[in-house]
Amino acid sequence: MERTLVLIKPDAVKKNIIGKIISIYEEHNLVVEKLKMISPTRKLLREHYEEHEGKSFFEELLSSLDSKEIIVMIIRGERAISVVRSLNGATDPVKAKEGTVRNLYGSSIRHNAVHGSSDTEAAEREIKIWFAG
Ligand code: IDP
Ligand code: MG
Repeated sequence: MERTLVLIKPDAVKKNIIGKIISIYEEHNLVVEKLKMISPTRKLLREHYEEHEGKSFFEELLSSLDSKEIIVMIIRGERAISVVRSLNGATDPVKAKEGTVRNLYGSSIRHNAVHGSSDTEAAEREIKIWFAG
């Protein structure tokens, strides 16, 4: 059994489709273990996305999430990390396979509806960041 950290980003929250996105995970044998809606600080986002610090899109990525309502979840299940990544689809919604969350609900490479941890180490790190204490 594995745990992964999923964010439903502001673009998807605004579209009123958080239920549809969560259903996709639930329909694939994944379980929502924890869930909250918060408006994250830039400091928290900077920590979450630290691997991208210095990249051209970094500050705008933070701005697209900074102080906006998002859903933060721990999703649990068999191979949850890779199953969520494949259900989410490619980073760029144009390249995401049909039926994936980003294909269905993403608007652009930046506003791509969801985040899912990339591997075990990232999942552990991100779960600590978002669900500290
Ligand atoms: P991932 O979310 O599929 O793991 P990453 O490469 O880790 O993709 O990028 C993190 C986030 O940064 C993406 O989900 C997307 O919102 C944003 N992003 C990635 N590449 C670009 C880009 O070229 N332009 C604008 N935003 C980007
Ligand atoms: Mg990533």
